[in-house]
Formats: sequence, C-alpha cells, structure tokens
Amino acid sequence: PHLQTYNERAQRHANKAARALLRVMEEKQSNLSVSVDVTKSKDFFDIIEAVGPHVCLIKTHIDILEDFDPTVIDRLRELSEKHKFLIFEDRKFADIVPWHCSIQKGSTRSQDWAHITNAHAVPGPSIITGLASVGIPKDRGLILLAEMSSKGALTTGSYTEDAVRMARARRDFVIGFIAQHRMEGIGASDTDNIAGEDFLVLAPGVGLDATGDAMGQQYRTPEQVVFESGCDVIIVGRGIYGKGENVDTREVLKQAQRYQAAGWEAYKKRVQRT
Ligand code: UP6
Repeated sequence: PHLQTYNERAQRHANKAARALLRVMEEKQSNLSVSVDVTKSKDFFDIIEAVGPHVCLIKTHIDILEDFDPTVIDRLRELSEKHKFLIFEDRKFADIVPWHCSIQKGSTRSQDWAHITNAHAVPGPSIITGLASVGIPKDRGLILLAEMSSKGALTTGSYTEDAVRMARARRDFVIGFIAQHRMEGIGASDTDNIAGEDFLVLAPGVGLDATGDAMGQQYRTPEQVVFESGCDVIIVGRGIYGKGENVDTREVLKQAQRYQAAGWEAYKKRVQRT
C-alpha cells in the first residue's frame, strides 16, 4: 500500500477514521501532523490556528495543558471542522482493561472527541479489546506503538513483530502504528491472510534542523521517513514551534508550510516510482 496513493487507500480502507484521514491527506496535500505539546491553552490554540490549514492531523497530549477546562475540547472540535483536520490524542494507553473502561467517565474523555488514540502493545491483546469496546461504536481508530523514536527504545525485533500480529488480528479497529518503517506483512506466517493489509504508519521523531534533543529524542527528515522508510504521516512538534511559549504565529506558519512541502514531496516521490 505504501506505493498506492492516499486516495486509493482511502477508498479501500475498512476503518472509517482511517478513510477520513487518508481523504483529508489527499485533499489538503498534507501528510503533516503537528504535535501540539504546550502547556498553555493560548499557545495551544495559537499554534492550531496557524497550522490548521496545513495539517491532516493534530496530535495532542491534552493532560499537559495546565489551564485545561472543557471549553478547550469544544474549541478544538470547532477548529477541526473549520480547518478539516482529524484529532489524535497521544494517550499511550498501557494498562489493564478495567482502568480503560473507567476513562469513559474521566475528566477529558478522549473517545468523545479524538478520532484516533494510541496504546502500547505491552499489556497484550486485551488492550485492543478494551479500547475497541469504547471506540468502535464511535468509529474511532487505534494506533499501536510498534517502534519508538527514542534512543535505546525496547520496541524492536520480536516486540515489534508481536505488536503487528496483535494489530493484524483486529484490523477493524487498529489502523496503524507509531513506527519508523512501514509494517505490512511483518511477523506474518504463510497462513496469515495479509492481502489487503493497510496499516498507516505515523512517524514521530521528525526534524529538518536537528538530529535529536538532550533527552534521547532522535530526528530524521521527512525524506528519510516517508520516501526511504515508507511511513505515511510525519509527526512534528518542536521543529515547528520551538519552545512553544509566546509563539510567533508567523514563524509557526512558515515552518508548517516547510514541513508540509517536504512531507508531500517525499510522498510524491514515493508513489511515482512504480
Ligand atoms: N512521540 C515520540 N516518539 C515516540 C512516540 N511518541 O516523540 O516514539 C511523541 C512525543 C511528542 C512528539 O510524545 O509528543 O511525538 C514528538 O515531539 P517533537 O517533534 O517535539 O520531538
């Protein structure tokens, strides 16, 4: 599927959130997701207003907003409709099922507003079952963390393969991975039916100007991630808004356009080479 266009994949995908994302990518000519990791809602919305027209997906860590209140969600949803992007709450679930069920009643209730969320594979298939019971009735999609971008991450080899196997068993709900490479067919046996398998790969750890940070983050360029490694969405945070305090929206816009162009060019190069 990485050689097919986003549009072709949108037409065939079994999951509604995945179809919507692929359609938006094609329409807006953007495989850019901005990760809005800031702590003040003013900065949060300044960034989203600036990058909104240029992204397919806004990634949030909603719990890091120090002045969070429920109106944040209303405004986020309005912007998602105004600028046509999907919302991905990067919640990284990793617990047993009863706890996940309780999130339905928590203060942020991301299943009500995030089209996509994610989970670690470490608890085993029950994490998918638990989140599916909440997410499927709302047409949500789940991303599994198959490979992390940080230095020394344990998400390698058989762990990654097992994560892909878990996803393969729930292709109705698991739409793809946080990973650094494309994942179709990984860990499949001869008897597995992998025809038509289409996992979206969302890659964090993308930067055009830095190779990493002081805390173990590692960056690759959109060209490496999308063209060479076959990932579908580039996730960019600090490369676009720096420290994310008192943001200069003109600069944020400029960087968003730069990453959008780089990501799209790498995608065009990839799908044209057949
Ligand atoms: N993220 C990673 N690596 C992973 C998984 N998730 O960096 O393997 C998330 C981080 C952050 C964003 O939680 O929100 O992607 C990367 O931000 P940055 O571009 O500012 O480094």
